[in-house]
Amino acid sequence: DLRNGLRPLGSTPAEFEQDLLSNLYYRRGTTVESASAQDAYETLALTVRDRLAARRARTAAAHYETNPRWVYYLSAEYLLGPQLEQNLLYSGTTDLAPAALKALGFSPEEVEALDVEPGLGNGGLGRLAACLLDSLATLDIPAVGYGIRYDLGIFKQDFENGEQVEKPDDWTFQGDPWEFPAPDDWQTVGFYGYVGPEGWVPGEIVHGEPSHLLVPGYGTETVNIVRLWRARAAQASFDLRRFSAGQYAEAVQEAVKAENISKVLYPDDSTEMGRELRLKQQYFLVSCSLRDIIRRFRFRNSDWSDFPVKTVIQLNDTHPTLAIPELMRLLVDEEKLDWEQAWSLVRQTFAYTCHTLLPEALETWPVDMLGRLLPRHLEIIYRINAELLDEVRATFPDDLSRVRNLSLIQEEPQRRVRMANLAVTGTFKVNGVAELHSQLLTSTTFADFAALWPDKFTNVTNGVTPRRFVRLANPGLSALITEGLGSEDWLRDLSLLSGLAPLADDASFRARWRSEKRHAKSALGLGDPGAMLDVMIKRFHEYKRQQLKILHVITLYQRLQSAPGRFGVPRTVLFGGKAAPAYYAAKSIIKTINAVAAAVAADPKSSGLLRVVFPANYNVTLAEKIIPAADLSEQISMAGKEASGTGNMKLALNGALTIGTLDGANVEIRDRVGADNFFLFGLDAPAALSLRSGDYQPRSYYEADDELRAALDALSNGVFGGAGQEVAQSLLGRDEYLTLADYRSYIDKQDEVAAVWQNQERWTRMSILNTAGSGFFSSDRTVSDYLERIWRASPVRP
Ligand code: DL6
Repeated sequence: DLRNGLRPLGSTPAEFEQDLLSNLYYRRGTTVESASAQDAYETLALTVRDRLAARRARTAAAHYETNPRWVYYLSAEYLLGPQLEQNLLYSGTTDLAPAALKALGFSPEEVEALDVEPGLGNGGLGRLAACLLDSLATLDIPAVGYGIRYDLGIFKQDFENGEQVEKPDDWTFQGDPWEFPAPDDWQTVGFYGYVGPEGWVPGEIVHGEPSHLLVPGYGTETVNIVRLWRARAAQASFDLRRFSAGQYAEAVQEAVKAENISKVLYPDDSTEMGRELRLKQQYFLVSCSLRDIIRRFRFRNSDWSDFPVKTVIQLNDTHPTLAIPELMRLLVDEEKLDWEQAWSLVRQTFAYTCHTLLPEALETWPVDMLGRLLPRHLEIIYRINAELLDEVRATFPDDLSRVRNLSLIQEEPQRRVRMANLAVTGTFKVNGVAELHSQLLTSTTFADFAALWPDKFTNVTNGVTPRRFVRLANPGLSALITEGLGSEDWLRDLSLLSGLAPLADDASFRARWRSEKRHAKSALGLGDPGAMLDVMIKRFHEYKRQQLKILHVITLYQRLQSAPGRFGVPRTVLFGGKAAPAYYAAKSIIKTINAVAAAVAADPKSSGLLRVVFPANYNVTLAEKIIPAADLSEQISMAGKEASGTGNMKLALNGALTIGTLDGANVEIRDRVGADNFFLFGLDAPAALSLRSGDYQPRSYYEADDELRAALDALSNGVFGGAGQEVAQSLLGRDEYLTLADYRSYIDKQDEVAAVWQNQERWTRMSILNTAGSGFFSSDRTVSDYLERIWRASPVRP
């Protein structure tokens, strides 16, 4: 019995030190005298991991006994963030570790700095996946996350002459001490080939080799896992004959081709990436994961009709949608179920989360490409489509336009498979990620599907884990919150933050709150902690409108030259984020920001008043440093474009005030923190839509507004270089995201922000009320909503 049979690991400082030492000798194979900082780091990681592994064993035993309903999360991306600090906290060794390191003569700071975050995601979608796993474990839900173990994660961003350059992120260069390889559980994946009388005969075979990372729950024994697949060549692929003949490259070319599947994370965000290798990645993830899920199901079950009773599989966006035809293939071709029964099981098993409103982000794949790579799957998709369209014609007779819109196949200009339509058709629930987003999905993107299957659609507003984004990122504020609330219970029940609201009226509490902000700002090392820290941290995309923020900065800069009385208050404006390498317009915005930052820095008039900083390579590690220090949170997307946003939640939880449009989850943040504590500006979604679909003339705004004209002229005249000219040209040309239409409202609201900042007591009060009102945005609440509306799984406590 695993629950009783494990030797407990030590919990005193002496025992922890002893474990560290023995791991250094026996597992790392070195001695204190000769150990490097890297040796110490890896050994510490093993010592901490052992404590979680013991809990993992107890969790697995409890799961085996219970034979529970499982939640499987399929996601092409996980932005897990640094593991060491998290695992120290969750294993209760935060204090033991530095003491033990010091006792053995190591510098804890030097050792802890060696922890590398696995950057296996692009942005919000990948980070959301990581927050949900954290909350699933914290709520004791039997769950496994499935993903791809990319050799190279999201690229490292650097700036050369202000331009983004991308460098490979070889995150496992030194190995990854958190990872458990599980080579015995490898799977076989086929590609290409043909469908003959005997079924699909693949033309290429690749192996998927899994490893897993531990996903501990906070304040509970549960430790779940995230299982990541790595592509390996089938054994026969090394060509010894060629190698012996000196043809070294040719000898390994088959192996290289196979292993390329998990070589690199595609660095695009919200735009479709039409590459066969990416489609291969998606199928690789889905095929390995489904076989693993079935293997796990068979441990304790034998009857296929129990499969949807014991299993729910959440598709994180459309990237894993091939799971639908793949499960059909496994059930019909391999398990010999009849089509109707298989289709009924499939449709009771999967659910789909949509994360976008951008039409160009709805994935489609050329029919030719999909048919070549996965010929049997294309047949299955055609049959699903035929049955779907029969149902559409029966429900809406003589409505050709609905048939065209709902079809899984787009006909013009090229025949392509619409993955979102397949995802809606093959699942029992579809959710958006914020109230407004879910409404817009059923009224626009999926309106025809919502008319066909109204009960299929629901909303689950995103959330973030307060453990990582408050407790770990902001220990000072966390301690103050705990003191204010009288306990640490808020870390497992974030709604308790509402208890802070009365303290907003307590002057001494406000002073301490302010002092925590200042500490966080000093720790970030941005000079004057008295200046407002105004942050815009997120992926670069035109719909998010970093270009609007840069227009504001230019306006402030120009006021310093010509109307200092209108300048406002000292500000440090901080940008952070990456642009997709092939997204030229976003890269122009990055270059422009760096040029404006340099011009501002070079001008003595700015000194002490205005500063623009843009640290390179924004990632989870950096987010955890910036968010606690932020005073103002920029959430300024064109309304109707941002599905939710989660940075907005992290910032509000840490006491930043939001300036934002009525977009995504901003709407719900404003409702909860109070309209008086939120700086709202700009067109709402219906107004933006109607302006966009009418005769929008960006030039008319340029002509009517002196400050806007001056800012755009500076860009157009090359004051900030050629990239700035391109940005201006795009804004004065089509201005796809209505930046000029919202400029005046934004600038005026920023002036109001500055006026409120001058009253620090008022600002602090608003800041406390933002934290107090943000308890809803815990990913624990998000998971509870998924459980109630979609997953219907119950906790199992080890
Ligand atoms: O749901 C998580 C996150 C949202 O908060 C963002 O608003 C949304 O842009 C993001 N979507 C993506 C890529 N989308 N697609 N497809 O990261 O999801």
